[in-house]
Order: sequence, then structure tokens, then C-alpha cells
Amino acid sequence: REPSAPSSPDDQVARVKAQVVRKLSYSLGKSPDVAQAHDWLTAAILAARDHVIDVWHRSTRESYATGRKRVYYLSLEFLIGRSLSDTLNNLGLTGPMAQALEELGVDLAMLETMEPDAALGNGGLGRLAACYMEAMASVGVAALGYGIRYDHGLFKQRIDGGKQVETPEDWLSFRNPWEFERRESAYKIGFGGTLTPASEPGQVLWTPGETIFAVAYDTPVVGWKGRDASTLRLWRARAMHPLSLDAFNQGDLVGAVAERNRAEAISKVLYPNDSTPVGQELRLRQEYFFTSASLQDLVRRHLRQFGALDNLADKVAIQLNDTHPSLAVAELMRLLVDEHGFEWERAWEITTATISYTNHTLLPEALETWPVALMERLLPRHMQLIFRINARFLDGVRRENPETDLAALSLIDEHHGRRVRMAHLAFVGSHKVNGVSALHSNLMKETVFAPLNSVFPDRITNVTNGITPRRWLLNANPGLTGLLQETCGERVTDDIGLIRQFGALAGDAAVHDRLAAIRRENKLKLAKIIRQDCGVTVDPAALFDVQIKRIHEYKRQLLNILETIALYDAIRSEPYREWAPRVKIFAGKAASSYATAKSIINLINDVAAVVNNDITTRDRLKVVFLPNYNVSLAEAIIPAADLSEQISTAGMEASGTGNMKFALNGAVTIGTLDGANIEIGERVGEDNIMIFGMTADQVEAARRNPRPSADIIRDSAQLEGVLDAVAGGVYSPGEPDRYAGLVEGLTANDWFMVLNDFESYRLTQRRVDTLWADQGRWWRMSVNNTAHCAWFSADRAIREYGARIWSLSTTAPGQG
Ligand code: DL6
Repeated sequence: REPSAPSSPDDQVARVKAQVVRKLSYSLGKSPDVAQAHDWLTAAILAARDHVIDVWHRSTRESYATGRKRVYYLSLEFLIGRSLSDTLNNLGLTGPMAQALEELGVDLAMLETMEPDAALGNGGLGRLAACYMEAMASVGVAALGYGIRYDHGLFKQRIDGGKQVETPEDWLSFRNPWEFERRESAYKIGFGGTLTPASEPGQVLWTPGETIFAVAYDTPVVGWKGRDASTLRLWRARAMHPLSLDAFNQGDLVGAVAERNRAEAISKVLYPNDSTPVGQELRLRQEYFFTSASLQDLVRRHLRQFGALDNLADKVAIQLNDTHPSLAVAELMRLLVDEHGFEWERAWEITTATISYTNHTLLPEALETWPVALMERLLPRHMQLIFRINARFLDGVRRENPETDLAALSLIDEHHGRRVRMAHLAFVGSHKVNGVSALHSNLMKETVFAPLNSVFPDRITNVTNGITPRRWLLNANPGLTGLLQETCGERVTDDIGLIRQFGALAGDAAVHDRLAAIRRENKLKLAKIIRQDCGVTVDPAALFDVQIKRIHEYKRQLLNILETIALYDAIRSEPYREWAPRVKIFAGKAASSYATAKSIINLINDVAAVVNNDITTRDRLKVVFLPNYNVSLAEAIIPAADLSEQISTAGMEASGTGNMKFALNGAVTIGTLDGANIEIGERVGEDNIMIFGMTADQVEAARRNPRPSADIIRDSAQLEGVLDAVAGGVYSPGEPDRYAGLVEGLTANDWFMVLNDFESYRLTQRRVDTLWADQGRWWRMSVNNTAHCAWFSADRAIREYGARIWSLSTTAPGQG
């Protein structure tokens, strides 16, 4: 099932060249002599897309012919980034395309940097969905991802005077050459309206007060070596009546397009928030819109293929990526009961056997709930169904054990003004519920889901997250990939598990030299970006210490910058000591409404301004905040990192996936015993990871019985000085009070254990200095990280989902 190969490399180049020129002429209407760079980019994408389509059609035909089970991955976010480079790489066409373009006088690498990032996600959850789409195509799982085709993805971030400024993202401004609009696949999505009993008992006729269309846009996602292609089907909202001619003719130009604007608002913007649900109607409309369209679509496909819905669970697995698509439980019940005449019990059996749910956070503020009153107004039939699901569930529990605390189990939270608990709905309506790291899955059982876990003790399982090695190693780090091919065999790209053999070379000085040269190359590239974007010159010989992720108090960029200040103070007080030169690199976006996170960005930039202009520390310490963190920037930063900062408050980061990308690329982790850090530590060995700080149990105990902050500050040699400097305006002389509130907050309630973990973190950083000074030791650690992280491949994760959650018969071996 390899892609069909032309007879010789020269033929292949000639063929690709002809394809690009043809696209330029006949799809874009440009001749090579007048084509602009973006025309070449589009032509190259369209040519690559044709190759993907061949695979895609073959995959689709095959899945219909064999009738194998399909996985439907419902996610409000797909953080795709760029696609050209990965697609060419997966198809084995990078060389031929580069050569073909070169002969046309165009540089492929330059074109690739012009492709806009598809930023249809906030962070880890959305990037995970994108990795899984590619991994499913690589291991041979028939899959469709469903989401929303936002006109505007995650906002662009600029740093002005040290502060985050948000501007709209506009990835569609040059259209999206990867996608196909499917006007024929449009579904009606209803909101509001009235309910009347239908002729059959139990059935209800819902007459929505408002109806809009969901129109499909399909993008094929090709797997490694063109093995298979999955489909990403994103929904765009369209009005039933885009223009009211009556209103227009009466001069009411705004009223004439009011319906259109209201409808299209649904797919207009991604919510720039991944940790607190925005309690707004539009968000709920988005959730129902894409869930309903997706379920209608998969039910229609199933009926077309199999003629009946009774075997839905045998042929379909629906995975809910967090609670955003939880309404799928009620919507599938509505479709089965009201539209297809199933009696309740059978419909419930089918629903729960088909659906499963992944939880990605235990943060209370991120666990979605919706007011019953809002649900009743917007989705009256679904609210009725949810009440019925709840009543039957609670009745069953009461019958089994009359003593049970039903309020804790109920799908309705009665304590905060009657709200629907979406996580409970997803949990009760699924046959399996998974967490995303071993620790997180255990905490699910012990904390938020403890009551539900006692009723369904076999329901919670764990699938530790994974990342696609194609994007995050093969493509992002060609130098390291080349070395791995030399040392572990060419097949390492097909079977990432083979990198285990690299571990045998952990003490090999020649390998260390090669690694040092590769890393230096990657650092030089990053240094160029830093100079362009931050105006700061950094030395590639310095230790690149990196924290890149959403800015959040629990991720503790604040701990990092406070320790940076401590280091800065220490260097200044002992300028003649041999300090390991460091570049502290930060990047990440703060939710626009999250004032504390924005203040942390401001502080990092203020500290950078002071440190980078101080000649006493100039060769030893630099601090940079790279603006507009996105997938492409991560691809440039990760292969250049020496130290990976994974320093969340223990028990709060569900898994992390950045931690895996860094470790696979050979960075050493400094981290807490949190999320997947624990599993990384288990694999790479405790000598090859720098663990510090409190455990999740200790955090919990400290929250119940907090230590006075004065005591904590007294126990540290430097913390007091650091806090005083920040609070007193040393880093914000123009506005001395700028961080007084931030520091006051920390000392009043150290919820995220920044003060508590400070000293342990600081001392561990000094151990890092010592290890860095012994480069032989450092590269040994680096080799051991790369060699033992194949397990974090998304292919392994997908196989676990396939075996334990989706009941897929087999997926091909290999690949980690
Ligand atoms: O599972 C993917 C990713 C984890 O790696 C992160 O640890 C976790 O924070 C993130 N969760 C979310 C949840 N947001 N909401 N709602 O983004 O998921």
C-alpha cells in the first residue's frame, strides 16, 4: 500500500514540476513569469493535495468496501498549524517538490514559511486532536474529525511596551487551498421553538424557532508514507435566508442581513480561552451546532452504508474531546428516539456503546456547566432528554443503594442556580471515560469523578497522550532524524520504537559531538528568529532554557521569572564566578480576559528589558519573550531547547504534550511530578530528568493546612529580595506599583505553590548549571531522553484507544 512511485527520481521531479505549473496556470490563472510567491505556494499546495486525494479516495473506498468501524473524533479545536511541509514529508515528496520548485526558480523552504498557521485551537487539547488525526491515518484507523471552521482562529499576539495586545487572526485571507466545500453536505440545526407530543409514545416533535445550516468543508489528512488519509470535516454556519429583500427594499440595510449575521456568528471566532468556559449563549450555540451537524452526518452515512441504526455501535465510535461536544449524548438520543423511532432503552444502549469521553482538565473553573434556563430556551428537547436520562440514572442508583448521595451524582447541579454538568452528562452517556496521563486518570477517580466512579468502577481508564513523531521529530528536527537513521537504521522513521537503540550510544563522545553540532545549528536558526522578533542577540553556546505554553497561573511562568530574577541577583552579587550562560526563553498567549496571566507576561518583558540591558550580566543571562506563540514557532523552538520547563503545580496539568516533544528532541526536563512528566521520568530514568517540588498529595495537604508565607519566605535565601524588588517597582520604574497586587496575591494565598516550591526549584536550577558544565554528562542525558521517549508517540496512544475504548480489531504494528 505504498504510494505509486514513478520510475525514477528524475521522472518524479519532472512530474511534480509539471503538476505545479499546471496548477499555477489552470487553477490560479497565472503564468510562471508573473506568479507571486503566494501563487507558487498555492500551486505547490494544490499539487501536493492531488497526491493526498489519491490516497484519500483509496482509503474511503476501502473503508466502505470492508465495512470496518469508523472513529468520529468530535473536537471544538484542531490546532493544525501549517500543512505543506508535513504533507510532503508524509508522502515522501519533499525532495522532488524542492527540486521541481528550484528548477522553477522558487525556494520551497521559503514558501513553507509563508503558509498561515491554521490556529483553530487554544493549546494542548487542540494540538492533540491534530496529532491524532495524523496518527489515525498513519496506523490505519478509518477516521473523521469533526469541528468548526472558524473564520478567525486564535488571536494574534503582539507585545507592545511589554504588554500583550490581541489582534484578529485571519488564516483564510488567501482562502484555504487544502479544503473542499461540500454544499451538498449541509444540515439544518435548530434552536429554541416548541415541543409537541408526536404520534408514537415517547416521541416528541420539536419545531425549532430558529434554523440555520451547517455546511461541510473537508480537508484530507494524510498519514505516514501515504498509508491512509483521514478526513477533517469542519462545519461553517450559514443562514437559511442570507438576505431579507423586504427589509432591504425598505432601506433597512442592517435588518436585511441580521439573520445572516446572527447565524454566521456561530463559526466566526474561536473562543480564546482554554480554561474557563465563557458563559455565553454563543459558546453553547457553537457546541450544539457542530455536535448536531456531526451526528446527523454520521447517522446519514451509517444509514446509507448499512441501512439501519441497530448496529451503530459495531460500526461507529464517537470520541468526545472534552465536554464541549457532550450534547452528543442528548442529540444521539433525540435522533434515535424522535427521528428513528427507537424505544428508550434500546436507544440508550446504542448511545452509551457508541460514545466515549476524554477528560482534559480537573480545574473546577474549566468543568463546563450550563444554566438549565438557558438550555430550556435554546435546546428545549435536549433539556427534556437530559432530565429523563438523569431521572432514570438516579432511580437506578437509588434502587441499588438507597444511601447514595444523589446530589453529587446528578447531571444537574442544584447548588449554583441549577446548571447542567456537562462532564456528568458525558460520563453517564459513555461506555469509557479516559484521562490523559496516569496521574490525571487516578486523580479523576479520587476527586472530581469519585462519586460517578463508585457507581461505574470500570468506566474510567487512562490513555496517556501522544504526539506525532512525524511533525515533532522527523520534520522539525531533520538533523537529529538523520543521526537516528544512521545509528538506529533507516527504518526508524517507520518504526519510532527503534530509537531505543540510540540509548546504547549514550556514552559515545562522537555521538555527543554530532548532537552538539545539530543542536547548535537549530539554536542558530532560533537565534535568528529571536533577533528578528525581540531585537535581542543570543549566544548559541548558552543553555537555552525554554518555557512555551499558554500563560496560566498553574503552569507557573511566574515561578520561572521569579527564579530568573534570583539568578540575575546572584550573578550581579558574584560577577566573577563561573556562571553557566543562559538564555531564558518564554512564549505563550494569555486569555484576553485573564488579567493575572497578562500581568505575568508584562513582568517577563519588564524583567527582560532590565536584564538584557545590564552589561554586568550580558554574557551570562538573557531573557526573551517571543511574541505570537503558535505551532510553527514551537517547531522552531523545540529542537533548539536544552532545558524544558514543565513546572506546573503538581496535580494541575492533566498531561502536557510539550513535555513529550522536548524530551523526544533531547532536551532535559526540569519539572514537577505532574501529568505525563511522571511517565517521562519513569522512561528516561531519574538521572536524566530534574524533578523538584511538592507532589500532588503535598499540594493538597498544604492547601488544607497552609504554611504562613512569612515562614516560607524566611526559609529561602533569596525569595524576600526577589519579591520586594518586584513589588517595589525595580522592574517597572515608570509604574512602581505595577506588580504590587501580583506579589500581594502570592503572599496572601499561595494556591499555586509558587512560594512553596521556589527554593526547591532554585536549587534544582543550580544543579542544572553544574550538569551543563559537564557537557559529556549533559549529552548522555540528552541521548537517554530521545532514546526512551518513543512510547509517547501518538501512534501508541491511538492503538490504546483502538484496543481499549473503540474496540477496533487491529491496527498495523510498528511506530512506537
Ligand atoms: O490532553 C491535552 C491537554 C493536556 O496535555 C493539558 O495538560 C491540558 O491542560 C489540556 N486541557 C485543556 C482543557 N481545557 N479546557 N477546557 O486544554 O489538554
